[in-house]
Amino acid sequence: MSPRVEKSAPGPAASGGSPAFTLPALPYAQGALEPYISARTMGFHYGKHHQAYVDNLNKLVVGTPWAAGSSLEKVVLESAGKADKAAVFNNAAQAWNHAFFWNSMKAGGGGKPAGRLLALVEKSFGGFDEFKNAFVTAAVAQFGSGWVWLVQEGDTLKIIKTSNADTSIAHGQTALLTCDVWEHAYYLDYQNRRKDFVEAFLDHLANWEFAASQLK
Ligand code: MN3
Repeated sequence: MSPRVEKSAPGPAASGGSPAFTLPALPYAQGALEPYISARTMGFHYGKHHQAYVDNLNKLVVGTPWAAGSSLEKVVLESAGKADKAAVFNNAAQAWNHAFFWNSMKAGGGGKPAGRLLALVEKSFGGFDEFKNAFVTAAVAQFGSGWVWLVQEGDTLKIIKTSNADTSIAHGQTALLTCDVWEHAYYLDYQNRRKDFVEAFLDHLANWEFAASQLK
């Protein structure tokens, strides 16, 4: 039984108009990724956490040039590394990261990529199994909250991890695939077993067609 997720009303940011940013629709039903991610986890993660980042961002951009319909990516890039814009960056980056994470998964995903992406994975990591081991190791090694990413830099793929809201796009890298390793992403389903969650992500959920579509 999945909990009913109530959409929050647009925050005070709206001030008569539409909010600058809206929660994008999930690309699948909330229970679609079961049994690897429960509808209950999705209800909280998408319906509460992701929604809250969008709502907070809408409040923070009131009275700034970003209120007039900037892309999320533009807000992330323009607020990155600015101490007085840390709250904007954190909420914009988390809104971007979560939308990218939902797209990084699909029901019946996992397995291996194909074509050019597989060739780049093999060239960059020495093989697909080596890539998987490195991805899981990075995810487990991320201390506290954060994200693990497969990114492209020129003709090389890399695995990076970022802390808290930090995002690969703020580092000039092309994101291909990401896994959220904040505890809220897996605790209801896996408790402290982050490794099991990340292995399930790679084996059963990773959307390699989406990742391939991001290649430059
Ligand atoms: Mn999250």
